[in-house]
Amino acid sequence: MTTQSETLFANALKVLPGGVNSPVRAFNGVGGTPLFFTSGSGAWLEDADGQRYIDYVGSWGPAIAGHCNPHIEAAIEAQLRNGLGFGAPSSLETRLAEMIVDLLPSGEKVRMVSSGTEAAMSAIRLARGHTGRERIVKFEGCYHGHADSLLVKAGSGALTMGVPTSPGVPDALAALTTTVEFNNTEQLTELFASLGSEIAAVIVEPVAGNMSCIPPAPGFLEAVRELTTEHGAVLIFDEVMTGFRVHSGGAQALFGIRPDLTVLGKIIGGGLPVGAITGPATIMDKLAPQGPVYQAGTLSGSPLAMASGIAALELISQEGFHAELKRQTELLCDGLAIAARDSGIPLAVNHVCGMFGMFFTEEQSVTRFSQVMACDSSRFVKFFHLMLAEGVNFAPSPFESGFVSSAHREAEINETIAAAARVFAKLGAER
Ligand code: HOZ
Repeated sequence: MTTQSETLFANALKVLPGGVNSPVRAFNGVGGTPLFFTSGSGAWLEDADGQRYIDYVGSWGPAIAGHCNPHIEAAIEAQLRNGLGFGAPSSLETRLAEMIVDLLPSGEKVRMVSSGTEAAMSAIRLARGHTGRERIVKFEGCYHGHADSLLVKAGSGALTMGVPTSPGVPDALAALTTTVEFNNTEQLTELFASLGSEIAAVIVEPVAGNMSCIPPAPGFLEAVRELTTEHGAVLIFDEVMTGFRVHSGGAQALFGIRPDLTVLGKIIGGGLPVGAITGPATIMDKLAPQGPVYQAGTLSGSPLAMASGIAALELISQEGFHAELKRQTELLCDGLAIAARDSGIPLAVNHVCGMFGMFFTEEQSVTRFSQVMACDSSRFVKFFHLMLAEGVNFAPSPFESGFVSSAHREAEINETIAAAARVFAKLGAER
């Protein structure tokens, strides 16, 4: 029998390339037909066939307070009646910027944009304009959106689709992007020793979240900070995922490292499309109209998205928010690890507060890109589909982080672990 999702996907394929508007949704990494979801509530999603799922995708990160959070909904509804946008400043932009600056240790001035990709792309231009240098450094398997300079040895969908460096990225531009292994301080030190005076910026996800979830090794972020300072390069933290998810002050507060620029997205829009760049006035004031580095956007600072983002940051600022998020994530990850072990399935699990990653590997700990690539992807595919059949929605790729929200309570976590135990038992019996 054809499911509603299959019918909807067949229709989508006629008018959308690959049937989707963002590649990771297409199930290319796991096979089968993507589910079409019709509604979400708290930790749950419902698909077009009326099946319910405990959701660990969370709209790829923004839904930190669950789906249809009443506080965020009320803020959007209130703004909806006042207008969607005026192409002019609104005090909501200032308010959200003030909240970001108050929360993030390195925040001083903020430029709102409409997506994480736009924020990262603009931060690179700003760093190049600020330093007068052209070379940028990124880490293999890290993903900073799909701007040309950053789509080089990238993670996330680029990795899932097998095009970490995409056709269409001019060679001349790719040649200006140097990649280094994440968590490899020696490689970065050597690079700075040879090319240090050319490097405009180093961009890094402080917790890599686009090759599953890899926390920084002890001393790694410290070394990145020291090298960039020593050589006059701009250190850009891509906190699109980690910003307000791993700590109320982002990864920079959690690890005590202050970047020069921070790129934000996801949670700061509360579920609506928002991105932002923040940093000290000495750099940020180089942006037009204050400075010469051009950057602009019709819908930048959209009042609706600002209202939604303000409400989201109000929620994550509540006392104990992250402690509880961490507790639930630990409960989930410990439960998954135990369930796998009980069925003889080798599994490593990484987690940092509200984000996590699972690795089907014999290795005890996964800290490097090469280890991620060596994991058993066929086992992940089986696990993914069996979990979906059990009513648990994980990201359809082994290269994505999982996200827990404040709406995930013990009931959902325990149900997930019980489902995983059944799935691991099946996988164990197959061997
Ligand atoms: N950064 C997200 C995935 N890791 C974006 C989702 C997408 O590419 O659609």
